[in-house]
Amino acid sequence: MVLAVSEEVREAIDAGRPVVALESTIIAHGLPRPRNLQVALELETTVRQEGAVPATIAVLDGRPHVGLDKEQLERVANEDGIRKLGHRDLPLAVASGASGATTVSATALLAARAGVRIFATGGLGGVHREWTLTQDESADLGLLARTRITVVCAGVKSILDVPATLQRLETLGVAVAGYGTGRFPGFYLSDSGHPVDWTLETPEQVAGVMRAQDALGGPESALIVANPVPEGEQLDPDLHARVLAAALHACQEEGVTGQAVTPFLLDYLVRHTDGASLSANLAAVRGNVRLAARIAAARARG
Ligand code: PSU
Ligand code: MN
Repeated sequence: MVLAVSEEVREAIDAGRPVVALESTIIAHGLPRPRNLQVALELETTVRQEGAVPATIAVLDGRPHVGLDKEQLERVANEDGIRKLGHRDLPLAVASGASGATTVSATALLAARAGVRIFATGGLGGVHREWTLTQDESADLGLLARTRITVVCAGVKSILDVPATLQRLETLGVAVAGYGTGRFPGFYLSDSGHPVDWTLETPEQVAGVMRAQDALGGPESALIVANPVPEGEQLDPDLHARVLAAALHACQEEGVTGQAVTPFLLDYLVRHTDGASLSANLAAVRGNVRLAARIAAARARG
């Protein structure tokens, strides 16, 4: 098989034990070195502490891996020239023997192929501001409309056009629920300023929705569990508004386009908030990973 599933992950899947998929773009392109490797290891530890098995996903030398050992994680974190792979890039990377970190779209696809149903990340990609000019919409959305997976995230990245992204998710038929909130989270911020139609309060309730998805059949779409960063750990909303405006301006001035846009904006925010955006991003990811592990455990209990 083209997919290399680690022994630990394979055994857990076969035995019906909880497994949580983790993406690698956040490690390779979303967080600065050397914090990125520490965070990658810490997130795996968090999953284990909650009684689940972590399955970090990346492509190494043309082979998609579900479950990485420490050496492989180090490559993702530190290797120069490691690519950013969306799902459309996977066949090209496999055939050419390339190495790359997987975005939400590629991670969700590979996780689902391996039989992993739950996945944690920071914030999803979505519809970019200025969409009418650039047509820049993350491939995350289209893939989630066609993949049966539960994604725990802090909403979509606040660098995006959040209401347009919510509208796209509605059009694409992707289920969205706030976790413990009726507000859609704003990645660095606890509240994006937009409501959600549904609220789930416990991991058991999330597992119940997943069972209902399977029982109903229909299009194999995802479930987005939007879990806000705790208010005390969010980025100061005024600072966020100010620096984001400058970041978007710089992105345009420097002519950054395509796959480079999201890493550029995230990096700009880290550098111009004195690391405060990094702390908020990490707080969000940590909370999402913990919740994903609890959902996986609730689902395994039935
Ligand atoms: N969440 C984070 N940091 C990130 C990402 C998510 O906290 O860097 C990544 C995800 O891999 C997501 C990608 O799929 O950003 C979106 O990139 P684009 O907008 O180019 O599709
Ligand atoms: Mn894009």
